[in-house]
Amino acid sequence: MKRHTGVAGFTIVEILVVIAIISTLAGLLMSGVMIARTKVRKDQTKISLANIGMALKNYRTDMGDYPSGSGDITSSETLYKELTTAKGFGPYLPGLDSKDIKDTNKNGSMELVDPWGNPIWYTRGDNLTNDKDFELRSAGPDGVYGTDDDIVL
Ligand SMILES: [Ca+2]
Ligand SMILES: [Ca+2]
Repeated sequence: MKRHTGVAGFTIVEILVVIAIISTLAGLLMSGVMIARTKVRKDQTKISLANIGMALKNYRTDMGDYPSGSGDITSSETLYKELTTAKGFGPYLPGLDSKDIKDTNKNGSMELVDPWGNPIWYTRGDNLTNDKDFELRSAGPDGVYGTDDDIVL
């Protein structure tokens, strides 16, 4: 006997149910992947900030002071220039990947960027209200500076 509905013996309803189940599973998988990716990026950022922090301390040992910086995109450009140009025993931040630098404001000066592509802000101690020598700040997953998800050293 010949069936007139569906493909290979399945009814339309059965096929729709299967599609719904697959969509749900794919959605769960995707959100899992997104959460995992965000965690990896946060970890990468912490490592990057630690590396930049080390480079800054070495810079200060050689040059006598930290570079100027007041927590804006210009500070990120200064940071890149000071840490990657040969001076003293530097460059202090060698081996940067092309994904670590970007000219986000297209002014011809590169910035150090986080894994989300946003500039890492640098503030020297004299522009801070706490006792830190300097602060390095990634805007974090939301790309907005000064919110709870910022990653700060
Ligand atoms: Ca720039
Ligand atoms: Ca943020």
